[in-house]
Amino acid sequence: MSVVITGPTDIAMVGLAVMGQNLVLNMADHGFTVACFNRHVEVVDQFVAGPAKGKSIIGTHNLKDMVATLKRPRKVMLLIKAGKPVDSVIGQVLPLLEKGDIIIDGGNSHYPDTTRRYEELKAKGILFVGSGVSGGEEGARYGPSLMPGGSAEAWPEIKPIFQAVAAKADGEPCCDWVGPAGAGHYVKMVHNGIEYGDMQLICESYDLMKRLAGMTDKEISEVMGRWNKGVLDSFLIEITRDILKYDDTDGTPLVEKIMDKAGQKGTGKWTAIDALDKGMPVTLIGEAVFARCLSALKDERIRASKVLTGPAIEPVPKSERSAFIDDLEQALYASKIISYAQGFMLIREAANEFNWKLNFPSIALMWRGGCIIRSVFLGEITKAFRENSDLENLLFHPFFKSAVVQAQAGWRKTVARAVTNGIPTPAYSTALAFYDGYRSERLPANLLQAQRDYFGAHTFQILPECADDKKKPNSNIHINWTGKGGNVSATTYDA
Ligand code: NBP
Repeated sequence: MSVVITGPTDIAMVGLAVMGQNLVLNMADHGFTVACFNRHVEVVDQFVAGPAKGKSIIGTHNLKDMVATLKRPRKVMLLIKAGKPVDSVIGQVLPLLEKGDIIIDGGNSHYPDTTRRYEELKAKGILFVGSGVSGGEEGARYGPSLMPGGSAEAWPEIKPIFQAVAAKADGEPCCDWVGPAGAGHYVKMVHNGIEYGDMQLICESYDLMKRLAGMTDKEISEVMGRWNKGVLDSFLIEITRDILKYDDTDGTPLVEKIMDKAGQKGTGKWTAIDALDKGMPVTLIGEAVFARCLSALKDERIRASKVLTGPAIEPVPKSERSAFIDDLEQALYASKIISYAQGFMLIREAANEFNWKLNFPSIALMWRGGCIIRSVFLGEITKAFRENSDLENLLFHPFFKSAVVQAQAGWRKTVARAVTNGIPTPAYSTALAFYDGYRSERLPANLLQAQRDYFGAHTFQILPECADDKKKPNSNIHINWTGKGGNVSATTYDA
C-alpha cells in the first residue's frame, strides 16, 4: 500500500501497539493531526486502513517521512516496549531532528533511564519528556492519566495536546507538569506501586469475607457495590464488584477457577526497591509485592498446607456479619490512607534527593481520573495538598488524621480477627504496624543501637535530656560493654 504523505502534523507517534493506536485515535478525536510509524510497517497500513480511516492520521513507512510531516518544534512520542527499544528509536530519530525539537517517551520506562536520556538529549539541544501514561487501552482511547516530566521548555508545546486528551476529573485534566528529569516516570512508578497496594488490600478483604464470614462471591460483590458508593468509591472496587459476579459458562463464579499465582511486571518491585534505597518505610507496597511473591510459590504452599497447622477458624455469626463488614470497610479505608501517605513520603524524599521541585496537588489530581488507582479519595488528597503543598505527611492533615482515628477501632478488630483465625492480611497488618510506629514518640531503636554498638562498635547518640559531660548531645558514643573489647568505634557500616 502506498502511503501519501501530507502535512503539517501536530505530533508523531512511534509504536502502534495497543497504547499507541488508542492514544493516536484519541489525539485525532481532539482535532490534532498525527503522523505515525511502527517498526513492522504492516501494522501502520492496517491501522490507517482500519480504525484510523477518515481521521486526521497519517501513516508513514519510515521515520524520515514521519518527521518530514511535523510542524516545528517537532514532537515525536514513543509508545513502545520500555528498555533498549527506547534507546534504539531515540538513536534513529535523533539525526532527523534539530535543536529545540521534542522527544516524548510515554512507555513504562524506569526513571533512572529517563533521567539519563534527559541529560544525554539536553547536551544535544533536544527537549526530552518522560511521561507516565496510565489507564490501559481504554484510558489511552478515551482519557488517560498523563504524568509528564523532563525538559520544562517542552511543556508549553505539548500541554495543549496532553491536557486535551487526558481524562478529566471534576472538569480538570488529569495531566500537569510533574517536574524535571525522570520525575514523570518516578511518579508513574509510585502510582504503580500504590496500585499493587490497593489491589492487595481489596484481595485481603475478599479473603476475609469468604473465609471468616463464609460469604459467597455474589454477596461479596454486593458489598463492593455498596463500598463503591462511599469513601472507597474507586475503579478497583468497581471492577472487583463486577469480577465477583461474573459467572463462567457453568454458572459458577469464574474467579474461583483462576490459579492463585500472581504475576507482576516489576514496577511495584521498583517502588519497593527505591523505598529501601531511600530509607523510606513504604511498607504496604513492599508487603503487596511480597504477597505476590508468596502466592507464586503455589506448589510449595500446597505442600506446606498439608503439614503446617493453624488455628481453627471461628466463623463470624450471621448476626455479626454487618458489623464485621463495617469494620472491614474501616480497615480498608485506614490502610489505604496509610499507603498513600507512604507513597507521598517516598515522592517527597525523591524530590529532596534529586532536588526536584514537584507539584504535589497536581500529582494527586493526575491520579484522580483516567488511571487504575482513580478514586474519589484522591480528590481529598488533592484538596489537602492544595491547602498546604508543604504538608509534611498526609496523616497530619485534619481530614486524614480524623479519618484514621475514627477508623482505627474497626481496623484493629479486623487485623486482630485475621491474626486469631490465621488468615493472612499482610497489607492490613503492616499498615496498622506503620501507624502505631509512626505515632510512637519512643521506639525500641534505643536497644537496637545498643546492640549494634555492643557487637560492632557502631556507636550511638544520647537523648538530649540524658546528656552529661562525657555523653554529649549529637556526639557518636561507643561503650566498652563487656570490658573486654577495645575503645575504638567503627567508622563504616559493616553489619
Ligand atoms: P508493548 O509494550 O507491547 O510494545 C509493543 C510495541 O513496541 C510495538 O509497537 C513494537 O513494534 C514496539 N517495539 C518493540 Br517490542 N521493540 C522495538 C524496537 N526495538 N524498535 C521499535 N519498536 C519496537 O506495547 P503497549 O502495550 O502498547 O505499551 C507501550 C508502552 O506503554 C510500554 O512501555 C508499556 O509498558 C506502556 N504501557 C502499557 C500499558 C498497557 O495497558 N498495555 C499501560 C500503560 C503503559 P512491532 O509492532 O514492530 O513489534
